[in-house]
Amino acid sequence: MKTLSSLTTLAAVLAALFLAGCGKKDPSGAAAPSAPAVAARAVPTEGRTVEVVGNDSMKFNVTEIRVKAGEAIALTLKNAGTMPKFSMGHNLVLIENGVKLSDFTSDASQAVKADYVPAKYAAKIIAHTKLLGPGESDTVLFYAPKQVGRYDFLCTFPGHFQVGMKGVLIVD
Ligand SMILES: [Cu+2]
Repeated sequence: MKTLSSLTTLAAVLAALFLAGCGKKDPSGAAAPSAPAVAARAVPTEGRTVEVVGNDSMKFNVTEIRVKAGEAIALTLKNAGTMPKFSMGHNLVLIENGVKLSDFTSDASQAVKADYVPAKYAAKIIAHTKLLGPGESDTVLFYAPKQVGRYDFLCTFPGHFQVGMKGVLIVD
C-alpha cells in the first residue's frame, strides 16, 4: 500500500511538473497562450436557483444540494453574518472528487491574496463564489458534474471547514 501511495504521489508530482511546463514559452518561438487562472469550463447563461446562507457561526444553512447530472445551476451564497470580512469572510467552493481535503484546505489557507482559493487547484474547482463580507452575496453559474456522485463544497476561509462549514452536492 505504501509503495502504491508513493507511486501515486510521484505521478501527481510529475503531472504537476508537466502542467507547469506547459505554461512556459514555447521554445520554437510561437506565442504560447497564457495559462488561464481558472481551468476553462463551459458556463451556462442561466440555471436553476440554489441559495445557501452562511453566518458568523461558520455554518451553511444547506449541507446537501441535490442536482441532476449536467444540470445548469445558479448558486447564490449570502453572508448573513455581521462580523468583518477579514475575520469572518465566507465563500463556497465546490470541488471535484479525488482531492484530499486536508491538503486542499491547508493550501487554501495560504492563498490569502487569492481570497483563499488556491490557483494550483484550478482544474479541480467546479465553481466558487467570491469571498463575502457581512451582508454580501454572490451568484455563480455552473454545470453540475456529468458523473453521478457526491461532491464536496466548503468555505475555504481558514478554520471554517474544520468547524463544519461544508456540505455535499449530490448528483443523481
Ligand atoms: Cu466561512
